[in-house]
Amino acid sequence: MSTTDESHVVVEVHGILVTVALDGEPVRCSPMPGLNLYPVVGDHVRVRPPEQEGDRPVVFEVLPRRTSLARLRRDNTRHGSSGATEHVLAANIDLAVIVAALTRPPFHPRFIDRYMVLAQRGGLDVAVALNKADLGVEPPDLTVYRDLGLEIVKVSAKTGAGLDDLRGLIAGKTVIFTGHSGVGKSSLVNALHETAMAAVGEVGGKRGQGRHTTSRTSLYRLDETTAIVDTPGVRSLSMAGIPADELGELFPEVSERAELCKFRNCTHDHEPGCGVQAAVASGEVARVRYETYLRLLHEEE
Ligand SMILES: Nc1nc2c(ncn2[C@@H]2O[C@H](COP(=O)(O)OP(=O)(O)OP(=O)(O)O)[C@@H](O)[C@H]2O)c(=O)[nH]1
Ligand SMILES: [Mg+2]
Ligand SMILES: [Zn+2]
Repeated sequence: MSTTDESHVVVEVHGILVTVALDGEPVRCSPMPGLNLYPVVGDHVRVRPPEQEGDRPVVFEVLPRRTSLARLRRDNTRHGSSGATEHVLAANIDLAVIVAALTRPPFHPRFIDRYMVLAQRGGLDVAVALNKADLGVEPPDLTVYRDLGLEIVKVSAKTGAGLDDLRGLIAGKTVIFTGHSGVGKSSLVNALHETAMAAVGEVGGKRGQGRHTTSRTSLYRLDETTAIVDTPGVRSLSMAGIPADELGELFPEVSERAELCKFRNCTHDHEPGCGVQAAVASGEVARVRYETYLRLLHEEE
């Protein structure tokens, strides 16, 4: 540990201990009681040496987060039973790469919508990596997402096809790989990183589901400026409790048209004179995206 002024990156969290990269070496540290924020993977922290020999180094400060990726739960304890509690998954991530398999497990484009909302809310960019290109399945039509500015790369962790495109996409950034279990997130980490040995699991059963092999979020450093955070497969994305006005802001094509609405507090659901509903009717806004918007507007859990 060079000096206590320097900041270091959290690479894993283990219950009450956090693993911090100190001069490139992973070291388990104890967060100081009463720390300003509980550290998560990607956090930049300050660490001081243990007070007594044999103790662990102490994390005594978590630096302000540039971005934060959080899941949301409806918070019924708040007045009016609206609002959400955040569970922060990772900090200081530049780009969320949604990893999907072309098949095995099956592809669910609606997952992209939901993740985009969480990513945008936390200040992250979003891209899509379609993995298992070697299985010879036609990629789904993702024009809607391309039109929204998302980069989409087709890759195979198995054959290495497309990996250079993925490398180009993530170079110089801290990225997080997210997606359902079994899509190949850890396999891609291993394919991109010379010495990573992220555990890789089987995909089985009739529906070709993954088996939740990765159980912990971990940061892998590729080079000086590039790092990948591998995450456990997502079962479902709870994200209820985003207030209607904020939700509209998180769908770029909705917020763009909201100023045309007759009512300033329009939720774009049933209101007359709604610019968003008109744009859906004319095909300017993709109906699939609008349907996800409505589902999230009414999400209860
Ligand atoms: N054919 C093919 N199989 C792949 C590819 N990438 C990964 N797999 C296989 O898919 C299975 C799941 O891969 P993992 O890397 O463990 O998937 P994961 O997304 O990390 O899964 P969780 O950790 O459970 O979230 C393994 O059997 C891999 O060998 C690919 O590009 N092509
Ligand atoms: Mg994994
Ligand atoms: Zn409206």
